[in-house]
Amino acid sequence: MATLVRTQVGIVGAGPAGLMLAHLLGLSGVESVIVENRSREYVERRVRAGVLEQGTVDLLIATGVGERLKRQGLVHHGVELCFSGKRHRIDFDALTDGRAITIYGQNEVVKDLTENRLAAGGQIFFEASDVVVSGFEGANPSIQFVKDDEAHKINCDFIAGCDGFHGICRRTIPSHALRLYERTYPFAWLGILAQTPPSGKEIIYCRHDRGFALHSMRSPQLSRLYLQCDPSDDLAHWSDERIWEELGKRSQTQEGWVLRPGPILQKGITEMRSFVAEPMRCGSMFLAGDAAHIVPATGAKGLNLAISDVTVLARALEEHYRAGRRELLERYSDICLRRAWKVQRFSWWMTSMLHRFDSDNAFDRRRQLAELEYVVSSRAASQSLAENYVGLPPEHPPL
Ligand code: RFL
Ligand code: PHB
Repeated sequence: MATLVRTQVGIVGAGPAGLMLAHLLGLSGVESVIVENRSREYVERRVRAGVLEQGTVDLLIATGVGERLKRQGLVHHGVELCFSGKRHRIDFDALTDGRAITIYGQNEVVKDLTENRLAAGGQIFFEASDVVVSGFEGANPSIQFVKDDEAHKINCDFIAGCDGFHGICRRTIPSHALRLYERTYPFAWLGILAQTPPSGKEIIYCRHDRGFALHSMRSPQLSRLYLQCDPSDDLAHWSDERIWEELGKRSQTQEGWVLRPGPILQKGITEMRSFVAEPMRCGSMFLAGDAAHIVPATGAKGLNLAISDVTVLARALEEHYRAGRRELLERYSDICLRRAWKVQRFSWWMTSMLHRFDSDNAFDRRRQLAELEYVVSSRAASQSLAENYVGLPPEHPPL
C-alpha cells in the first residue's frame, strides 16, 4: 500500500517555477506539496541563469524572499554589445525610466526559496523516483512516486507541472491535446564559471566572425562566460587554455582591452532551442516554466518567464479557493502564452543577431552587422532592446 498524502495543489519539480508557486500559494493560504526527483544539494548547486528582470526582483522582495538578493545581487543599469572591435552600451536608465536588471544566480534563488518553504512548514519530497501523474483529465488528479523504496501517492485538486523541459508532466498529456512549436539552432553554448574578477562592469554580448561570446558574472570575484560552440562538441576538446584564447579573440576591441583568465571551476554545454507547448493546461494539470516553453539563453529570459507563469497560476488558484471563481484558471494558458510568445520573439531576435550561422553568406553577415549598427545608433531600436531586456509589463493586473 502506498503512503497517502492529501493536498490542494500537487507540484512536480523544485526548480524556480515549482518553488515560487509553492511560496506564493502558501502566502495565500493554499496548501501544496512538491515532488522533486533530484537531491536538494544537486538542485541548489545547478548553475544556470543569472539575470533577474526588475519585475522578478520586485516580486521576490515583496513576498519576503529577497533579503539575500538585496544584499548580494548586482544591480546593472545597462548591457554592452560588442562587434567590429567596438563596444556600445545600451543604457537602461535612459531608455526605460530607471528600470534595471539584477545579477543573482538561479541556484541562489532556489536556495532562498527552498529554505523559506521548509521554514514555513512546506513539504518537499526530494529524490523521488518513478514519478507518475494521472487522473488530471478526470476528477481524481494524483502524483505517485517512490521515495526510500516506499510508494507514495498524493491526491490533489490540481497538478502543477513545473518539471522543466525534460520532465514527465508535458509528456503525459495526450499528443492530440497539445500543439508543439519548435526551433533548434545549429549551435550550442559552452558555459564556464571562473575564479576571476569580471572583465567588464556589465554583461557584454559579443558578435564575432568566429562565433558569439558572452561575459557575465556572479560576484566581484566570480565570472560566468559563454562561447558559441558546436552542439555535438565534446568538453574534452575544450582545454582551459583553448577556452580563454577563444574568449579573448571573440571579445577583442580596437582599444586593446585584455581578458583576465583564471581557474575554471565548472564547464558545461547547453543546447539552444525555442519551444512552446499550447495550451499550457490539460484538465486540472497546469504547465509552468520550462515544462511549457524554452527560450534560447541569449535574451536571459527563461527563469523570468517561469516566475511570471507561476505568478498568474498562484493568483488563479487563490481566486478559485478564496472566491470560488474559475475565470482566471480558464484564462491561465492564454495570459501566459501572450507573454511567452513576446519573449520567444525577443530571444530568437537576440540569438539571430549575435550568433554565427554557418549557412549565412556574405550578404547575411553584412545585414547582421547593419542590424547591430542600427540597434546601437537608433534610440527607438535601443529602447526596444532595453524594454524587453529589463522585462515587459505583466499581461495580468498586479497581485
Ligand atoms: P527547471 O529549473 O528545469 O526545474 C525543473 C525541476 O523539475 C525537476 N524534475 C522532476 N521532478 C520530479 N519528477 C520528474 N520526473 C522530474 N523531471 C524533472 C528537475 O530536477 C528540476 O529541479 O525549470 P523551471 O523551474 O521552469 O525554471 C526554468 C529555468 O531553470 C530556465 O528557464 C533558466 O535556467 C533558463 N536560463 C536563463 N533564464 C533567465 O531568465 N536568465 C538567464 O540569464 C538564463 N541563463 C538559462 C541561462 C539556462 C541555461 N541552461 C543551462 C539551460 C543560461 C543557461 C546556460
Ligand atoms: C548568465 O549570467 O548566466 C547569463 C547572462 C546573460 C544571458 C544568459 C546567461 O543572456
